[in-house]
Amino acid sequence: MTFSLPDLPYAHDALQPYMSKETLEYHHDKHHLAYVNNGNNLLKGSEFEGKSLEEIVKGSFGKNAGLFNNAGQHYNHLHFWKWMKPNGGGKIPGALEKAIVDAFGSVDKMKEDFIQAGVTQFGSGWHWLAVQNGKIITMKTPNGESPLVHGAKAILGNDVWEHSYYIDYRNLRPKYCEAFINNLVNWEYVAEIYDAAIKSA
Ligand code: MN3
Repeated sequence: MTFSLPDLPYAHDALQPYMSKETLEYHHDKHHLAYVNNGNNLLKGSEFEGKSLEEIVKGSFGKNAGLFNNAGQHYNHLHFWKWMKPNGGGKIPGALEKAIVDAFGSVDKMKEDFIQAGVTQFGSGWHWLAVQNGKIITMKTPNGESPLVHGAKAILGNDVWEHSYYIDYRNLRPKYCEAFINNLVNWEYVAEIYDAAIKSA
């Protein structure tokens, strides 16, 4: 396969005021595009040519850092755009909400733990809700890593590289993480991935 940049599933200004048009112009149109182009160049002639994206991410982890960084970031961003929507962060679909309450005690506690994971990820990286052994957990990973290379299945992830929030929030990463979980998340998409993860477990 070769990597290609997907269109955003909404207009560049659709997530305002929580994520600006300017942030999405840089983040999607320039940063994600760079991962796609660099990934394609590094894939050429490598042992991973012709493999699926998930196979490339898992196979290159710990073996081919240049390819992994770009393929991993491409994989993470493909989902990241879909994990957000205009007027996001509303009601969580019933079965997912129940699983969250089972795992964390309450939706508020899940949000608190998720935000804490993002705030405490030192340097660039991501924070996650993931399914591991049938249970929803929070995780944080550096750079282009994801639950996929740590034995879990991501159902929600937020990008805490500075390119994701510095235009809108400057140094206030906690404010950005709060806005993401409260006002941007597309919970219907999270529920879709959660249902598939539970069924395939
Ligand atoms: Mn990014």
